[in-house]
Parts: sequence; C-alpha cells; structure tokens
Amino acid sequence: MLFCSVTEAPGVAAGGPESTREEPPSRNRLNASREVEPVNLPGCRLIKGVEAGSEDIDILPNGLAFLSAGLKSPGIQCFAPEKPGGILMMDLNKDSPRALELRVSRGFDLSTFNPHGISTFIDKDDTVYLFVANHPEFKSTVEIFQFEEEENSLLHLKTVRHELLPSVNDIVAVGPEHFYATNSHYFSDIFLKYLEVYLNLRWTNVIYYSPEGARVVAEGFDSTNGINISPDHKYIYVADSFAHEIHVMEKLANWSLSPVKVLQLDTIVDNLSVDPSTGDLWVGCHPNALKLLIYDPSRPPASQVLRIQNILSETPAVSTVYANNGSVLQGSTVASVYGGKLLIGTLYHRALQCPL
Ligand SMILES: [Ca+2]
Ligand SMILES: [Ca+2]
Repeated sequence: MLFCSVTEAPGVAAGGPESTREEPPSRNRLNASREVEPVNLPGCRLIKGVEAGSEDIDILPNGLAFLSAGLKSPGIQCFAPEKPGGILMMDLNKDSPRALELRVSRGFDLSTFNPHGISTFIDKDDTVYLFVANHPEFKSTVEIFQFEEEENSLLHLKTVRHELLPSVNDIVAVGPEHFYATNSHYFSDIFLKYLEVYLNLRWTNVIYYSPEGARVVAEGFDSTNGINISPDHKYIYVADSFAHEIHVMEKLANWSLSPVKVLQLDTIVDNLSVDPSTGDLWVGCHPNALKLLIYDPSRPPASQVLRIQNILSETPAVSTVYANNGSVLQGSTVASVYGGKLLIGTLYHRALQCPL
C-alpha cells in the first residue's frame, strides 16, 4: 500500500516568532526562516495533466520531455495518495502540450511504481533508454526502460538493486546499463534516515554502477540529490541539498570522480538540468525546506529556479529566473529548458511551463 501524508499540519512549522530566536544548525540547513523574493516570468501556465508532483524532468534532443510523477515519501504531503506514480511525456514542439502518461510493458509492477529522479541515455544505434530511481514500498531500485516512441510506451528491461544503492535520489545514465547515482541518505531505514539528517553525519555519497559492479566514487556529503553531466561528458555535477552546494567533479577514464570545485549557494538545491547548447545549469531549489517537509496549506512551500552560467569559470553567474511564494507553484524540484521553453516540476504539487 502507498503511504504518504494527506492531512494538514497547521502551526507545526512556526512555534513562535522565528526571527527572534537563534536557529539550531538543523534549521539553518533547512533555511527554516527564509522567505523568497518573487521573480515573475510572463506567460507561464500550469501544465495540464500534472496534479500530484513531477519531481524530475529530462528532455530528449528532439523535444520530447519525460516527467516523473506522483512521488510518495513517508510523512511528505501528497495530493493523490491512492494513485501510483508514472512517467508522463510532453512534446515541446507543440504549442500547448499536455502531459500524457506513457504505457509500461506488462510484467512491470505499476501498482507500487514510485518514480523519483530520472535520466535518459541515447545509444549509438539511437535506442533511447530511460533510467528511473524507484521506491516501490519505499525501498530503492533503479529501473531501466527502453522508450518506444511509435507506441508511446516504455519497455521494462531491468531492475537494479544493490546494497550500495539504499536511498537513490537521482541518476545520470552514461551507458545502456551504466549510471552514476546519488544516495540522499546513508541508511534505508526511515528512522535512521531522520537521525542521520538530524545529526548531520555527512555520510551520503555518489555511486558508479555498471553490470560489472558498483562502487563509491564520491562521499562525505550532507545530502546528495540531483546529478547531471556536462555536454562534453567531462564533468559530473552533484547537488548537496542541505549543504546548499553544487559540486563539480571531473569524470576520469576509469569512471572515478575527481573534485574540481564547489559552488556555494544560499538555497537548498534539488535537481540539476544542463542546457545541451550552452552548458548552463538549471536548478530547482527550495528556499525554505521546512515548509516543504511540514506541509501547511496556509503557508505553502515556495519555488525557486536558478540558472548558473559558466560554472567552470572563476566567477560563475548565478541568477534567479523564477521565484514564487507557493501561491502558484509549491516546492520546485527541477527546471529544464528546450527551444526557449522552461519546464518547472515540483515534489508533490503541479508543474509550470514558461516562455523564456
Ligand atoms: Ca535527473
Ligand atoms: Ca531530487
């Protein structure tokens, strides 16, 4: 059975005037008191067909966008508790595309499908693979599908389970069965997950997986989240959410990662998208994660999209492209661009399409 929080939790986030008290470290990491300055983008509209989250978005070079929908996590708000998650698709070449759910081949258990981070890989023979971090019954797997465009469907090829993949948040595919994955927690047990965040153990990591095996390629993070790759495939970008950081690492010939630099931000970073034409990073962010984690509809979580240009330079340019206090869009996790269009997805709310 799928379980998530559908009840309101009024007042739990506040507990008095927050600005007058000194924040304990765990609240600082969650940006507990922070409000967001609105930044509007004219012409945005909510995407039809997304009502209960689209945690991650990945867009193919031909403008077909995959959206992972309906993520459920213990204790986190959800607006469609009985509906399993799914993979939606939008054709961004159309004027006002809907998001339609892709069929999945028989034999794959859709009743417990709980998709989280996603990544696409196009092989030399043009086969398109979709990798999905999945949490069936709150466990952690990576599902590999083949996208069949003619049939608008996904053919399930493989389920990857591994002791080094206890809590996968996002993946970036680098081969037909090869990927880097972030574990947002060291533990898989829900109580121990809370404890490790509270204690700030910094035990989370990045794993490289291939059919030959899996190994840790980077570790010592507070809470790894989004992961992506530069257009020239030389660098891997990793978001460390609660540390408010983006790590740039060089991908070595043996698939190990070598630290290059760390970009410090003042917000909680979730998924990272890369514009293939410019190399810019587009980042879904949470200005105040406490509002995201403890849902109060009268004080909904905000949304924020950052664009980072020239991340490898001495002075990367960081700009806020969109920010909203939750009146339109709550809890943005991802922002992806294609052909002058920006898609913004959320943890459990709706999704937005904006012209750039
Ligand atoms: Ca992703
Ligand atoms: Ca994420």
